[in-house]
Amino acid sequence: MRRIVVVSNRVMDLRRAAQAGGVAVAIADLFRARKGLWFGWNGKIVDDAHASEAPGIKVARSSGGSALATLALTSDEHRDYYLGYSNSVLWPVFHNRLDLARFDAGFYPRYMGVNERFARALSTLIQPDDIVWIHDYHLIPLGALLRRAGVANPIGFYLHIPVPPSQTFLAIPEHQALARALTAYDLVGLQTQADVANLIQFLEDSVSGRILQDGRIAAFDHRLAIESFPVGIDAASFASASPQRSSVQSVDDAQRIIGVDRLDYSKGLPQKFQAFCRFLEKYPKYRRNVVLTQIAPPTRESVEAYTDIRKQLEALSGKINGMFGELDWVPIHYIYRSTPRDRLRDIYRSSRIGLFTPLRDGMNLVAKEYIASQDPADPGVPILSRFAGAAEQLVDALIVNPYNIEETADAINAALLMDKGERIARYERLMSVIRTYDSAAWAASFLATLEAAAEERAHAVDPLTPSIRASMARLARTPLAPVGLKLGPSRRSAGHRRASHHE
Ligand code: GDG
Repeated sequence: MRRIVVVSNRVMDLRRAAQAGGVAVAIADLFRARKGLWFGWNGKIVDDAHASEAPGIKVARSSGGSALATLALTSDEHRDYYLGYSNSVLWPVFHNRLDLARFDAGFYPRYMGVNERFARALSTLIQPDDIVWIHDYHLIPLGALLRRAGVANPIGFYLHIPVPPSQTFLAIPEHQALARALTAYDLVGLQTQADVANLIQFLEDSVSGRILQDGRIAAFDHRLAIESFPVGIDAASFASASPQRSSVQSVDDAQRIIGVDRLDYSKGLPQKFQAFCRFLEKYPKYRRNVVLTQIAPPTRESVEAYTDIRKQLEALSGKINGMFGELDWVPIHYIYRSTPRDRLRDIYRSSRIGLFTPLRDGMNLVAKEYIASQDPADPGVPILSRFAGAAEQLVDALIVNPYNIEETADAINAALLMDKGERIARYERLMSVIRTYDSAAWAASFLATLEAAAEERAHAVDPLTPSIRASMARLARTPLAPVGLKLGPSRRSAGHRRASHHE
């Protein structure tokens, strides 16, 4: 079996990875099934002189038997590449929040710079038989930069976050460079069919990509496969959840609604609190009988938009607890901290409702974890946002529009009224999907498709004449990144003309 080289922004000990959000959880699951090398940032920030002298690659045996190779970032890189371009441009745009994106802050050169540094370091570690799997929006250009460094191995890219509609994607000034970088991969994996449709449309609009008969996309001189591989969980590891363990604080006779979301504006937490407030107003018989436990570990605290959401939630939970709370009943338990994973499982199991209402989410692993933790004989009910990628698969959850406060409040009521027979029937159908598309199936299907796509590339008959190929090679050597490119109608049509000229 080929060695797998996984690349993601943040690399950490596999035992800690299960605490750190969806991407790390998915990669930790992947390394339980298959050993390899994990490359990326070690979480350290060093001063410039230090970083440029020594790239700081350290290969260590981790707990899982896989090797970790890591680099530190400089404080400028951390500001512009991580907090800046990745989390203040790509993250908000991909989650449909153009209003929060900082387009003109000049982050892009360092985003490219870190990707270039990663490419230089990684290309020395890749062996001829390796298969390379790059994860997430921080590293979109890395595949093209590895190719430029002479890496001929299969290289796949997986985007954990949603792909926005083409018109939204086109708002990123550097959209053409990003599109072109994507076309260097053998395979781009996305969470949902809707994401696949959006990305194909975007490649058509930005670089005149064309759909080929075999379903792949042609742009420049590349052929790219784009498919959906919905990320899954290790369902068995949640089956041992126990509500009886002392780790779960009793809520007496009250029924618990659980929410677990990184503290992020994409997760729809204010709307969730408002819906719970509306539920208590509209269905007063549940007062004292229901609590909402919301676990919201903080992330990216140096980004302003994240401080705002924290303040908003503190104000809302304070207001709702003040409005409805009694001496013996606090309606919202808001926990602004991370919780150990085994305790999380037990809390899931002890909760009659799982409330997962992101405004936009690539998948939402927490919804799957909640379902997998339920007692098959008396399961709880998941309420899920239609804008989470998981809604494409988990059709037997109660699906809501998270912006519609009334609808979510009514769904809480419907979940509490749902009889055991219906809860069990829905749970069984949901579990069958979760077991079939688990984390092992996700990794195996992505890697098999990647190997097949790379195999086709290796054996592809070149349909182009040598002179066309030579001019395309010249084009490929031009800079990936027209820094500061301003998108206007004339520029876009120039892009169209240029791409079609080379077809
Ligand atoms: C990204 C995409 C996509 C959360 N709080 C605690 C904790 N967690 C764990 C959960 C779950 C993971 O973190 C969160 O995963 P999600 O999928 O819900 O969300 P993101 O972090 O935004 O993940 C997302 C995912 O990547 C995978 O592709 O689904 O759409 O945004 O596993 O359990 N774990 C512990 N304590 C916590 O307090 N231990």
